[in-house]
Amino acid sequence: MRLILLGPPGAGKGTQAQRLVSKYGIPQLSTGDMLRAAVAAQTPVGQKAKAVMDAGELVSDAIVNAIVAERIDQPDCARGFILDGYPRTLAQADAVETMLKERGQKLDSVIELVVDDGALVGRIVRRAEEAKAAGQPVRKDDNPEVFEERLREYYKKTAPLIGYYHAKGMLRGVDGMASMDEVTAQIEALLPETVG
Ligand code: B4P
Repeated sequence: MRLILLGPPGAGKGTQAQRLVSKYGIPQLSTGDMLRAAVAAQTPVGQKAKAVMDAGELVSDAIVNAIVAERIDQPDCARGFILDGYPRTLAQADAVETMLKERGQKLDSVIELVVDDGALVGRIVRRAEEAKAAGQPVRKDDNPEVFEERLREYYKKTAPLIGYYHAKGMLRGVDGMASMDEVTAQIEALLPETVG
């Protein structure tokens, strides 16, 4: 099963992807996590990505496409994967289609988490507060000023993917305003019980 979770920043893509990993035993491919790991390890990709991410902008398509292409060739992706936060531009959507075609694979589903803008910023602020209270590092982009830019980038560059996948008949929407468990139930209702 090859699945895309689509939605604005803070919609709960990462949260839901982790739950699907537990259920299906296929990996979560979060480009945000991969980029943060590259920044922490100070790799050449991380050095390029750091300032862009801190500003709430999108990292270049070339960088992100390359890390995903490398990742999907890992053995744990053989039975499928959950793309969390990728694709985020039409160019990335084209790239993933080509990548999969070259490997004789295809996308099975695109699930959009629909959440009001007002709720998103509240979640991000809460995550920053919880991390601080737990003595964990706070993400540099988890503050209201940078969040505004993340949301602007989303509407400008990522929201067009909704129409793109809708036109292909692949898009399914779920109410991301519901509780985490309810969102999980809605997603699972759209997917098969197991993956082969
Ligand atoms: P990401 O790491 O993908 O960050 P995100 O969009 O904020 O995460 P997500 O939607 O997964 O929210 P989460 O579940 O954590 O990207 C960060 C940056 O990396 C980007 O700005 C960009 O610079 C770069 N990047 C990543 N991918 C890229 C790409 N493809 N191309 C270019 N650049 C890229 O949930 C957020 C909070 O809400 C959590 O605290 C959670 O507990 C809470 N929550 C979740 N579900 C909830 C619910 N139902 N009710 C209440 N709270 C909920």
